Amino acid sequence: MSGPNTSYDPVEVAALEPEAIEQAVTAALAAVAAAASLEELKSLRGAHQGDKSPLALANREIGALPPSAKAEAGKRVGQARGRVASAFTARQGELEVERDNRILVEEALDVTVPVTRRRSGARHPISLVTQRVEDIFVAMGWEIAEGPEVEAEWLNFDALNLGQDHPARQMQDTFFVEPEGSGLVLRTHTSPVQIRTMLREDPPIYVLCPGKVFRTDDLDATHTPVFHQFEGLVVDEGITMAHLKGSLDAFVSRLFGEGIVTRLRPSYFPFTEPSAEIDCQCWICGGTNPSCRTCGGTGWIEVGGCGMVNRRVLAAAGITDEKYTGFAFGLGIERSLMLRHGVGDMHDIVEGDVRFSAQFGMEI
Ligand code: FA5
Repeated sequence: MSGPNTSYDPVEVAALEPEAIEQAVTAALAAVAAAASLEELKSLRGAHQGDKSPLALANREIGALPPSAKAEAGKRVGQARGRVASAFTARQGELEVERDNRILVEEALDVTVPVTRRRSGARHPISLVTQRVEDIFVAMGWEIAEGPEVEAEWLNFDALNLGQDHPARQMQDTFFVEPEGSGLVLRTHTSPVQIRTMLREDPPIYVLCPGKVFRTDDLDATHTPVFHQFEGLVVDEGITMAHLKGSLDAFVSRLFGEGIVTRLRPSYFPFTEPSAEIDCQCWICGGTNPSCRTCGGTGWIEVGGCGMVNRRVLAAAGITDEKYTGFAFGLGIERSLMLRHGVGDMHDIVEGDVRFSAQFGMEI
């Protein structure tokens, strides 16, 4: 910057000459107009607006002018800087609009383009019902017990009071495991898990045993050769049919709906005495609709079997103390599912078509 001066004319300072200032402005405006991108525009700022730009240097010269010359020189430089600043602002605005329009075109998404969508899966309704049943009993303080699907004949039949020549042994058509005399079967019900549990644990026993079972039944609308059951077993001091009834009522009201109860009908199972069929109150009509398709107008639906554990079964499993009594029940899961959801044909449950499972989603 020049030293203090009281006499010279501002036009004599080269940087403040109108031509020099006009030249700086013209150069700046041309460069700004030619800037093709925001980055390019930014890189021009130093040369035309920065501390070392011609107009900034001219501005600095004003401080050394005599007071009489300052106003006029200040106005000239100020206007010039203003024009350059406006040009930068205007060009910046134009370039921003151009950039935004370009992004809208380049990054546009056609939401109508067909896609190959991978369908999300759904858990099979049998798994969902089983889990729901387990949750209900676990909430009542029971434990879950499991056993093998290839089972010892003795546990599947003999220990359950179905002797070699017991006529009831014919009630269940059995898959025997080769070679003949292996003593192994595909379990025909979940009741052998009762025996396994009693052999393993001392009373009190409160267990639920869900699992897959096998019978030589043909696949039809209400039967399948591979199906699922859940077995309940309680052995404790002073257990009576009233405890059995109360447990079943608590269970069905949670699975089928508040207020639904069970009815026990006399029946026969070799492993329970007395034995009963479990009927569940119709959760669709409650017995009020004579033409109800779910219960056939009777108001009751058969869901399984139950009874007080036969003392011979307790003894076979090593429980001989007479202070202990117990109850057991067994229900079919496929049939429960058919009843609960009005599934008309067993084929839908076993064929594994995802369109069937998907209707149930993650929750039943
Ligand atoms: C039994 O299997 C006894 N173990 C149940 C039991 C346990 C009684 C404890 C007493 C004490 P049952 O053979 O009735 O009983 O079979 C029970 C349920 O399995 C039936 O109510 C039915 O829902 C279901 N079930 C039987 N056979 C089939 C089949 N082929 N396909 C689908 N479900 C079946």
